[in-house]
Amino acid sequence: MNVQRPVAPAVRTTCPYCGVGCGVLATPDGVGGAAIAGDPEHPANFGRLCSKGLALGETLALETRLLHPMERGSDGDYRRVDWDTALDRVANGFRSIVERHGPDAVAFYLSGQLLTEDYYVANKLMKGFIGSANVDTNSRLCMASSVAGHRRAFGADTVPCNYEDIDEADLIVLVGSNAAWCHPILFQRMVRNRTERGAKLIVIDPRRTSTAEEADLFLPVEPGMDTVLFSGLLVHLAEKAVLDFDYIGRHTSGFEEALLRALEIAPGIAAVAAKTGLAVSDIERFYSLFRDTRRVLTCFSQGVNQSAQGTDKANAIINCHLATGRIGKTGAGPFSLTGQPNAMGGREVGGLANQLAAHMGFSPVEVDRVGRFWNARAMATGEGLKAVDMFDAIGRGKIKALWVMATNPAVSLPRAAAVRAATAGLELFVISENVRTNDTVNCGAHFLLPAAAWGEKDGTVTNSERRISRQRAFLPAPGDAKPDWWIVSEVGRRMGFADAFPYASAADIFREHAALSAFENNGTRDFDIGGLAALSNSAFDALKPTLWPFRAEGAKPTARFFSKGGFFTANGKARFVAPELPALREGTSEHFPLRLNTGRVRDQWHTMTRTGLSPRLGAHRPEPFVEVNAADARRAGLAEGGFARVQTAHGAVILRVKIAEAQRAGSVFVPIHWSDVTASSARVGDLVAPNTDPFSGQPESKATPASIEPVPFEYRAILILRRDAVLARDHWWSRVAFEDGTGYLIATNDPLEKWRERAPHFFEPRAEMAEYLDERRGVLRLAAFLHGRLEGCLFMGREELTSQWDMARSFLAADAIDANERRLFLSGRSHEGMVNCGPLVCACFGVGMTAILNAIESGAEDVEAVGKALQAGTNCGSCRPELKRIIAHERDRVADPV
Ligand SMILES: Nc1nc2c(c(=O)[nH]1)N[C@H]1C(S)=C(S)[C@@H](COP(=O)(O)OP(=O)(O)OC[C@H]3O[C@@H](n4cnc5c(=O)[nH]c(N)nc54)[C@H](O)[C@@H]3O)O[C@H]1N2
Ligand SMILES: Nc1nc2c(c(=O)[nH]1)N[C@H]1C(S)=C(S)[C@@H](COP(=O)(O)OP(=O)(O)OC[C@H]3O[C@@H](n4cnc5c(=O)[nH]c(N)nc54)[C@H](O)[C@@H]3O)O[C@H]1N2
Ligand code: SF4
Ligand SMILES: [Mo]
Repeated sequence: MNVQRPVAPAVRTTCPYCGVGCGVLATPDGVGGAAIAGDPEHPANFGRLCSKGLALGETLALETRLLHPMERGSDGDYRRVDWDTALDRVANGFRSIVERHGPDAVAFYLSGQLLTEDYYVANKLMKGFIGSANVDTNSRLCMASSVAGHRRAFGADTVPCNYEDIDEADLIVLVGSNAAWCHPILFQRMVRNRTERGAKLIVIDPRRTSTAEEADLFLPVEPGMDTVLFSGLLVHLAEKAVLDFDYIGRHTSGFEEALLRALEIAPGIAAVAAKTGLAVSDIERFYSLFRDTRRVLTCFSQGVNQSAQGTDKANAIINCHLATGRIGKTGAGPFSLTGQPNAMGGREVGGLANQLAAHMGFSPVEVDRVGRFWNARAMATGEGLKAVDMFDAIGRGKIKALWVMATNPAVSLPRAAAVRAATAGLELFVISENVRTNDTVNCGAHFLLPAAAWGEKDGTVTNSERRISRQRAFLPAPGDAKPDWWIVSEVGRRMGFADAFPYASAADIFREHAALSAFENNGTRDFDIGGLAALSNSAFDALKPTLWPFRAEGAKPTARFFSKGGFFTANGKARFVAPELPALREGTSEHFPLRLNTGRVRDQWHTMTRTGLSPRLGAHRPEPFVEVNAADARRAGLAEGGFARVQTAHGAVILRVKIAEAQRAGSVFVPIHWSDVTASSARVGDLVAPNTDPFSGQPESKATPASIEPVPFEYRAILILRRDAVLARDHWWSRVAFEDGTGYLIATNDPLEKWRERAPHFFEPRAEMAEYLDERRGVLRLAAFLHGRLEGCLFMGREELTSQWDMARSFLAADAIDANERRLFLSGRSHEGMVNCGPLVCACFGVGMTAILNAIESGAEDVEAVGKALQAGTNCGSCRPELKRIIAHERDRVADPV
């Protein structure tokens, strides 16, 4: 009988991925899933979502979840324990280590993916009650240089701009930001501004990214040389007398020193061209556009932050805005785009080891103030260890207890292999996670604590423009999973601080956080949400997306900061900063002649614990790759589609080779997403040098000296399974999620016979095996059938077999396969009549390359026409640059046939 389930109403919540902070409408389907749509009322996205947001419904399944507290026994095996046991043992463990070795022997490593309430209690426990400031977060790898740049220039970590500036600017300069892929909905707003208002777009990035494809001017800067470019700009603005002397005089200090330094770094356009590798005419065009446009917005991201001189880069940018008074005005300002959904919230609560709480630091006055507010037992009185130093201290045995929450440092920290090794020496290692398996969990923590995931937890996040939005639960927490704030509070209570952690809900914590922000503030601190400190539970539930500051009594809302000065320094003036001479920390060498640039792809999120579950998202880039310039490839003897070992002083990975024009010579690009869970050898964090910025402690994740060499594999294979299997790492493989199972792309040197022996172990033992050796093509096809369905198959040969991937995948989805279909399947002919959809281009509508090429052949001449024919590119727009490229490529091919 078909039981009609009542359809629950849509719940308004916020996307758990990037810092754009899009509003989501989630409608639970009553069986553990939910339909996902953009929230038309949310001011970040007005109803739109990118491919990742749209696929959120595909990431809600429970197969990979950690559902119960687990304790590792002395035999190394994990046993399920109840919450009371787990919490008591974790609390006792921390207390005993603090008693024996002092508070600095313990540490928390947190994440911009925690909610503000989770973050607040973890920070409070460590900095107010355990008495150490050893709380750091993955924001150290992400936003720390922007934070430090803001604090040097403004006296506080203030983002002056908001998203309306993106719609209102006449010139948008993107520095080290691949926003088309990483902030797609904001990028769409930029592109709309360009189309509708004629705004100009400039992209500064060593790589010709999808973002660069849309730019009016692309500046392929030499890695690390942004400060030269912006110092040159400051000099240019001074020479052309477009400085705002009134603003400089009234609201800033240090201008002369900064200008003198800029002159040393960039004495003229020729010097800028020499150091940045850019054409003089391009530099002049950039400078004159900046000079002549009042409404100029400079958006920056990891190409700026992830640098050993990232703070200087941020300040070199800010200097140009201060000097022209273009800050805090409509459409004008330096705008650091945050990465994670709650990177900004983490900064508000003081998640970084060098901040205390509510944008306060460690001055005695501030320590005293926060201590009184918290009624603290043991206030930390100085900064704690920043991420890279924290893991060094763990490696040296100085830190003996570590609690990791909502981050995967065994993948994402520099020198990740050393990070994994370091954790082996911990006396107490606790992880709060959503998933049962990731590379950090697999290091063997003593306790695994099941955290409620997106869709199950309640609280707030703050996006790039300082807008606080609610995440609301729309699913019950599965198994024993609990909100992170609850887990931390329980441990706090059991450590003897029950009165300080009395919270019954996220609302309780939010009110306290809001009250602290206003405590003895009186306008001295930018972060003030005192107006939200008395929200009732129901008002918290109903809270609309709210920009901060949101002060208590009737103060006028501040949409932007600093248009009329009012900086948070002692004298109220902004500081110009004179940057150091720019240089990457390590030179290349004969052994390591290339630069390893690392970053993101469009459809994956970080270490893929969630996006990796989505079949749709896995289709865009199904395997880990290295992008190489043609000249470098030739020199190293690499072929397109072959394999290469990328190596640095710290480690090596083996990746598929993509030869790309977009990639500059001398540098290779590797995505950060793959780990030991999703690939045989692709964890790029192992290769990254731990060189950090002196002010922010942020590592230079985009410039490690590296080498590349071909790795030959004789055979290619595809393995498709209804039930997953474990593959040895002496073959190359990449794991891809399917609707009905898992797929592996494989390269191997083991001959066919070996795989034939191995094959039955991959499949359900009762399955019936069938085999076909296509001798002409040298392709072996093995398939396992059970109950008339395909259980799995292994195709193997000397050629690429990816063309048969879609066919095998569709057979896995089929309910019944008759004898004739089986025969065709095994002979490899069944796909001849099938359309092979080719690599996925538009993830929102699932449109592959084949359909796009057909549409172009049938006359679609531009992106709009392809969109009309196939819908491709008409939702989030992040595939539009790729569509453009495909159309141009086809046009050239037809015009100039080989
Ligand atoms: N699809 C997707 N989106 C994401 C994420 C994700 O995992 N996947 N993660 C989110 C997070 S946490 C973050 S922090 C953001 C990051 O967003 P972005 O910063 O836009 O992303 P990245 O790819 O890390 O790096 C941006 C660019 O910096 C360039 N770059 C490297 N060196 C230099 C340099 O010296 N100068 C300049 N000017 N550029 C340089 C790289 O070539 C790269 O194209 O994305 C967020 N959005
Ligand atoms: N080489 C190189 N390294 C980099 C970067 C780079 O560009 N290049 N980028 C850096 C940047 S900007 C960032 S932000 C980091 C990101 O790196 P990570 O933070 O290490 O990556 P994630 O995969 O997002 O890890 C989040 C983990 O938390 C879990 N999780 C998700 N939600 C929750 C929750 O609510 N509660 C709990 N307890 N767990 C949860 C997920 O399952 C996942 O295992 O990587 C950094 N590392
Ligand atoms: S742009 Fe995409 S990933 Fe970022 S918040 Fe919006 S929907 Fe989520
Ligand atoms: Mo990030």
